[in-house]
Amino acid sequence: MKTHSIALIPGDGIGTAVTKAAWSVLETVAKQEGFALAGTTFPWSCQTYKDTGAMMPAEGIETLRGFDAILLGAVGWPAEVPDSVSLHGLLLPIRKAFVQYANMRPHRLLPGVEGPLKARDFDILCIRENTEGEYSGAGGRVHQGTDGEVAVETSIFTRMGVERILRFGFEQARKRRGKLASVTKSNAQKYSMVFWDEVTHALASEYPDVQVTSYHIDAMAARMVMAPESLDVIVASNLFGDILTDLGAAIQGGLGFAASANINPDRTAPSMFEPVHGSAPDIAHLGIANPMATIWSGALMLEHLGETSAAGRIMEALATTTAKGIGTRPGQDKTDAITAAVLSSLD
Ligand code: GGG
Repeated sequence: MKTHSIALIPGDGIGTAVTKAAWSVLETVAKQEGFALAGTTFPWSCQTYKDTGAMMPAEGIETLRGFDAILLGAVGWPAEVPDSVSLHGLLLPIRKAFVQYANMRPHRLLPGVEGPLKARDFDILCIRENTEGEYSGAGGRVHQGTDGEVAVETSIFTRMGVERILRFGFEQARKRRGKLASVTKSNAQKYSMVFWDEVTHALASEYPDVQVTSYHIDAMAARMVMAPESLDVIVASNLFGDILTDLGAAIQGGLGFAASANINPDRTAPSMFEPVHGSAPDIAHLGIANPMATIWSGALMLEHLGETSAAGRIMEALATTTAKGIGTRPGQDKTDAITAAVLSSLD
């Protein structure tokens, strides 16, 4: 029997509950479809940071490298560990070390989910550059705490990084409805974003079958609200993609539905799958976190691992569940009840 080895990092807050829920769905569908998942849990979290001074052990990346994929819940416990520390100590090092340069985030409404918009018929795939740009971590602070304090943070855009994410976007558009929206702010950011636009333009001639349009981030934010049906694949930088995908989550009914896949397209290292949402400390002990974003992320993981039928069945089970009105409104149903409903829809 084929076995996929999965590293599970539940993380903080609601991360533990949604990962447990998704894992039960993944294990069930694996049994039904005749393959196995071997899960190993790593309790790396803000508690690890408090205990050891680091979010993961020094050998953490090398430990993860041996797995076929990683399923992550959520990271962050800002009351005790600054978000800038937890994010730069776990999530971002994994994305960068494993060259997971394409962060794919699908935005569409599941049946029965009432988004805030009149528009219902949208199906957007947002692709966020995931290893450089505004999240490069290049910068510093001097004269801290004085009137002369200076903080500098430099965005880094390399030709290799920009070209490969745009190529990935063009390829995805080709597999879908053939439309690519490239997002920048090149009127204001006249070096990096003009460069991004130039690379977009240069690559467009290699993909004559893809209709490519460049948008400014502000115009794209408005379009996602006013005319989301007009969009197919969006490609954006690390920060812009992060912001636009919270907007995407909002129009698809909330962060409880927003899934993501951090993909290493060359498969030289494991890819990582995680809900877009964070650890939600405010609801962490209430048992009401919606596990659907993590379950959907699990489906993306199975698809990446070649288990297409199992991935499709999970998406059908999610749709059957929401069509019954289960899990469709924040806080309405308990995590366990939503998970049970998805599991029974798999039968
Ligand atoms: N589910 C992953 C998670 O905890 N995300 C929280 C977060 O703040 N992520 C920042 C990012 O994706 O850049």
